[in-house]
Amino acid sequence: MDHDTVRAVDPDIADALEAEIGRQQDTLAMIASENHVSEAVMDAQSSALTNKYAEGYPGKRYYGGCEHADTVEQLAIDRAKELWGAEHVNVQPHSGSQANMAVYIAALEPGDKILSLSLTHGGHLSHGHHANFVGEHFEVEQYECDDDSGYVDYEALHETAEAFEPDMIISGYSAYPREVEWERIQAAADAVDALHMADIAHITGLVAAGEHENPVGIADFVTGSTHKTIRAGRGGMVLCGEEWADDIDKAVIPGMQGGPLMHNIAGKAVGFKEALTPEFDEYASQVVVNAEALAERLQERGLELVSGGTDTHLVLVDLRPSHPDTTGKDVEEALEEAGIVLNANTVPGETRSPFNPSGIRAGTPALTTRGFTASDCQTVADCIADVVDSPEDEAVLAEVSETVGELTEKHPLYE
Ligand code: DSN
Repeated sequence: MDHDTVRAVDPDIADALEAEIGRQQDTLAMIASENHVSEAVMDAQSSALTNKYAEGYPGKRYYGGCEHADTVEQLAIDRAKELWGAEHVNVQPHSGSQANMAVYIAALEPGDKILSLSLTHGGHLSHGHHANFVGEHFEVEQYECDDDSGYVDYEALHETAEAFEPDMIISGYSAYPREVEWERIQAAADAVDALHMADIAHITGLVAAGEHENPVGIADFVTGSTHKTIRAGRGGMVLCGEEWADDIDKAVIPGMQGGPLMHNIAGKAVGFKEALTPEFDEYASQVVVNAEALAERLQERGLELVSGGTDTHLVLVDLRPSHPDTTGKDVEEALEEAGIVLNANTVPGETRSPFNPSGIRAGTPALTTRGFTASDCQTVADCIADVVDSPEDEAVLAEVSETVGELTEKHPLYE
């Protein structure tokens, strides 16, 4: 993959783009929200549709010349309906956060009450953090995971819902290694007559492939991003029942966006087509197998995992019991030096600052895309454990870097 056309105009940017492909090829992308989309998805995203304004929806646009935009968007919608079994889909939100925003605009009034998982326990900024617009415009109460088990404390959530009487309960998380029990959250929502929004941003691909229970048909709204485990074009989407279709569509445009990013919607459509194949189901199953292998080996090496393991695409390591003087940032930085890119993360019962927390989060979606097996993931777990044990030992970092080089050579990207 070269960038010759960019290079002819702008060598500085061409250098950076080529260097980024090199970085992705030569390192292990273990940030749990990242993936490597196919060349077909990238081709669609860099198409002439970037030039087109198409405010409105297929068959009902404000501008002319939208016939091909209509074809693309309708295919993205139809494929998403098939993947997640939803009655209505809006594929225009520019991101997962904006998909959430569309739901708030459609279903809530400023000042309404939201009950969501705290960011420290695995929630997301757009679920009600005080620094986000959601925290500013709504009254937010947060539930937590049980500090000991690491699982969502569903009983406490139910009790908090009864005391707080929210208008909406949010489920679906960013740093949660276990299967979410949608029905239990729906029961809490039913008990207080609240709406339920399930944000499946991280697990879209696992849900589509049947590796995680689908909240469609349980929650009132299901939101997600389209570039994480589902591996399609970058952006967001909202899934809902017919009764909310008009409100959601109006919330997206004119409520909060203008022209949709039609080139990204083309990338969503292509990625969704790929996700409808049996190969994608095998991929999603392998993502979970690989995360389990990673989890088991990390535990064998003496590291403690939040919740004691994983059912999903990610593991969350709590460094405090095994390495009380090592922070997540120490490990993140040392691993990056050795070619493994993941992120420091807060853990339930966090005792440090979010900027230098006590945990690390590691995911297998991108490694699995490039063909990593469970055995490769055990090797990666050994690399991580070696660095956690000796983050400042240059000899260890050099050895891990060599192993990373062998793995990336064995599993090349974008050949
Ligand atoms: N930044 C994403 C993540 O890493 O979980 C969520 O938006």
